[in-house]
Amino acid sequence: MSTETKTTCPYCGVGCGVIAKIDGAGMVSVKGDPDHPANFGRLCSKGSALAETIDLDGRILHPQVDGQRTSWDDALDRVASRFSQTIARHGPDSVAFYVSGQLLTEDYYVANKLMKGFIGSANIDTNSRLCMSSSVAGHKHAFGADTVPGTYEDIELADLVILTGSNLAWCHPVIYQRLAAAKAARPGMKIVVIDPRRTMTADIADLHLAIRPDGDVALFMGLLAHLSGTAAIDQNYIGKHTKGFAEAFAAASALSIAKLMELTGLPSMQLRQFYRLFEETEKVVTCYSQGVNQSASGTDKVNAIINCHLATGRIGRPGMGPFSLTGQPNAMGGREVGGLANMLAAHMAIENPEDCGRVQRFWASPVIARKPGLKAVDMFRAVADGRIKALWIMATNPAVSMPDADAVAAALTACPFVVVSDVLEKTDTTQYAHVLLPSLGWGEKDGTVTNSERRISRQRDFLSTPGEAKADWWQMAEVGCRMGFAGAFSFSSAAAIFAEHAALSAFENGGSRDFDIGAHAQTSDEDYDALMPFQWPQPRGTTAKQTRFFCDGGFYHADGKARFIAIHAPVTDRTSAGLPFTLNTGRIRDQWHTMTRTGKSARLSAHIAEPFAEIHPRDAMEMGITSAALVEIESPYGKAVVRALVTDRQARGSLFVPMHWNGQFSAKARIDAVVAPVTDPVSGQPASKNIAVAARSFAVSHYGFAVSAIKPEHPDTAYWALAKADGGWRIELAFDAAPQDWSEWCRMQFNIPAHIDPLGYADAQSGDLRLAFFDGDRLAAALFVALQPVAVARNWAIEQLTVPHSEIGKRFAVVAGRPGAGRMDPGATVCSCFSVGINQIVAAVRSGCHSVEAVGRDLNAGTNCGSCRAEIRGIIDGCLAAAAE
Ligand SMILES: Nc1nc2c(c(=O)[nH]1)N[C@H]1C(S)=C(S)[C@@H](COP(=O)(O)OP(=O)(O)OC[C@H]3O[C@@H](n4cnc5c(=O)[nH]c(N)nc54)[C@H](O)[C@@H]3O)O[C@H]1N2
Ligand SMILES: Nc1nc2c(c(=O)[nH]1)N[C@H]1C(S)=C(S)[C@@H](COP(=O)(O)OP(=O)(O)OC[C@H]3O[C@@H](n4cnc5c(=O)[nH]c(N)nc54)[C@H](O)[C@@H]3O)O[C@H]1N2
Ligand code: SF4
Ligand SMILES: [Mo]
Repeated sequence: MSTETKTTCPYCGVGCGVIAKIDGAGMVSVKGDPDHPANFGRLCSKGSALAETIDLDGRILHPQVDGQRTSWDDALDRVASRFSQTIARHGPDSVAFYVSGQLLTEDYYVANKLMKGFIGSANIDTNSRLCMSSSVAGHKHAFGADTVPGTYEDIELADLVILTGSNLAWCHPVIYQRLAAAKAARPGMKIVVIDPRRTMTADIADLHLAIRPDGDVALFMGLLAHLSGTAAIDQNYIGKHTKGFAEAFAAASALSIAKLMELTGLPSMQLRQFYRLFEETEKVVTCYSQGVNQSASGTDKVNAIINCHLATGRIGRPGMGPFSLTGQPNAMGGREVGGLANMLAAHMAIENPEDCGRVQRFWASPVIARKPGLKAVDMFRAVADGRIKALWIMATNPAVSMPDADAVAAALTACPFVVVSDVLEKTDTTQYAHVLLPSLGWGEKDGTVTNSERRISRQRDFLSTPGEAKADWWQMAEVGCRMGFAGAFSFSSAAAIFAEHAALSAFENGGSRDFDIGAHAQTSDEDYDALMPFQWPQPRGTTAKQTRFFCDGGFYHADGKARFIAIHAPVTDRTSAGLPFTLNTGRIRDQWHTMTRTGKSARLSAHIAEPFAEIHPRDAMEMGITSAALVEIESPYGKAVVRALVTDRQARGSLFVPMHWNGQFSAKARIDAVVAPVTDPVSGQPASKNIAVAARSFAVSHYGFAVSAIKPEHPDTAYWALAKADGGWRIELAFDAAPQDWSEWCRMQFNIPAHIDPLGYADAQSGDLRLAFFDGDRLAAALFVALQPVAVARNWAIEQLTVPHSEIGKRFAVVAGRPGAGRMDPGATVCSCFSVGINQIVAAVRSGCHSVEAVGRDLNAGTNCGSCRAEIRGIIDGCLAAAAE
């Protein structure tokens, strides 16, 4: 007997439908839902690996107070009484919630209702502040509401797709696959990628604009100025549906071509080519993500883009429009419930007294927040200086993901009362919790999420509840009841919360607000179980259909018109003495944020197993950094140490470091410790992509690589990075001085019992040293040390953890650190679905497979989720180019 459940992927904002299957033996497998309109059956590498990340390893299963297990009653009473006392003594603004775009809409709705309608403060903010708030601010400026006008289909229907500040191939892989398929079917379609780095996404671009960091405002101002002299301008649309064109045009045309070249760092030929392409193509979609939002000029970037779409009337029609790609699975749902400190519920405005009154009446609440609360960066400043005295963090890991992360950690240490709801017991943030609450995770919890194209889908539970874990909404609602608001928080189910949320969206709406899902206001538990994915709006009395906004105007400013925004190019001159580099941070293909879930999968960890900094070869040479050496990055806020990845994909003067590694996976790679807490003046979103830093070679005496059957906790050495591997862990190491006794060092780190003697080898001349510890015929741990970065074949060494070593010869092969005759090291994993390494792909290319399809036929690589196809193409191109030289 097996069961199948239709649910939604918990990772990115694409919001792919997933079918989870539990077979007769209780094994879980996942596949893409062919009927889901976001993915039509596709999944990326992270989605495909979901079944590998649902084990209970490291989960928190019972509530804890001060590190001791306690009952739910005790934990919840403490939270409620401490929040009530703090409010009574210091007022409602002395408490705060910091929540997440990974909460389900129902969780988020209850948290927002409790803080804004019953505590009476707007001190609820979310990690969406770090993610989508510049888009929200830009949308509200231009449209009068936070509306994403288009649908995914538009990206397929367009003749020109502009991807700016988006590494779509790695971060929204299923939209990337849909785009790549559309381009393959219609080769005339053009793709422009605007990104300072040459990313995997740039590989399918007809034009890659390697823009200067934060040159986007100038680039799109220049585009508006260019368009206004052309037939692309839609005077009719501008006249009927917008205001402020003349002012925006005047501001845009103030930039000379010389200034544009300086601000964007692009040659005039490329600027002209891009401007002409936009001018001549009616069906154009501009997709943007964190290279736009996470900037001190993020809101202006969004408006500079929207200005160009309004000026050409290219919005809300098939194949046309600005398109904000949302990051988290429920970034949109969070905005719908008003989870940001400057919003109210159901897309109503906190500054608007009528909206405040309306929400208060609907909730029948004693108070309502009437002014915006503190935005994330300011919220943690208020925690640090004691204005906020009680904080509840839910489904986010701010000690890793907030800028100036060491200061955030210090604020949490100083805060008198910290509550954390998480699925894991040990994270960089849970260590500061006075009360730690176990939450249900993906597959266990039940609710809805909204994806980038406004499509609401169900996440359904199909796993049993681990330990005493509880839904996040239940935790919030229980505390609400215990604070004396039982009437408003006695929800019987997620469905009841969803119905209330839908009813509020329709309450006194009558078309005045974009977000209206009144058709679902009567949803019963049974309806909710059967709910099919649908796009909003869906007002009462209507059925689900494909929806777009603003084709015929209908904006949400009082006069129904959109606003052009007159923008002034930011001053990019940054004279930061001694900080010559620009630090850019972001994502890699197979890790999700702070790695609490994807870090559990050996397959996903094999793609890139270590934190790194991309450095241009010339910069590396000037710093004396060779490939695979270590680099230290420093700002006035903090330091990080990561591996150097020398590549000409990176521009000179810039470094790119992934945001993922944290204190559980590496010694000193929390890159947000280095990131300055600089924010966009309107949205409050941190500028995580353009940080002034210094960089230098990190001196070490020895490099090491180890494999271990058990997980070493925080190895005792200057640098380490752990990654999950089949059968154990792989560990990259560096030492600032050799330990007194290498063998003893291994025993301590890898917990080797005294009765096991190492098999060893040391070469005094080269400085190479190898040690292997066998427990019976199993390898318990092996260490490889060298004076240079260790060259041992990683995947082969990892394999030794799972193969039996009864023959003594095999044991010596481990010490020798190389595969035996006839065995090839597969090399770093490229295709995580079929665990195919780079060396295998290179061998296939050499034997005549010269296309991605041919490699796929030979090795299966790239034939399942397709996330690695861009990399395979890069390897083929690289091999063929090398062969031609
Ligand atoms: N694999 C994976 N996928 C994810 C996530 C993940 O953790 N892992 N997280 C999800 C979330 S929450 C989010 S928000 C999205 C983010 O998705 P993306 O925004 O696509 O990802 P990032 O890597 O943060 O940044 C995108 C690109 O912006 C570029 N950039 C930097 N500065 C500038 C600039 O000034 N101008 C321009 N035009 N570009 C610039 C960077 O070089 C980078 O390649 O991804 C989602 N998907
Ligand atoms: N330098 C730099 N910093 C960045 C970014 C960047 O590009 N550069 N990007 C920013 C962006 S866009 C984002 S979205 C943030 C993301 O940053 P975070 O939100 O901090 O990252 P996550 O690792 O997703 O944290 C989610 C936490 O919730 C837990 N969790 C998982 N499921 C559940 C659940 O169902 N309930 C509860 N209660 N907990 C759960 C996880 O174990 C984890 O601890 O990072 C931001 N920070
Ligand atoms: S693209 Fe990948 S991570 Fe994003 S929702 Fe789909 S399967 Fe999940
Ligand atoms: Mo995000």
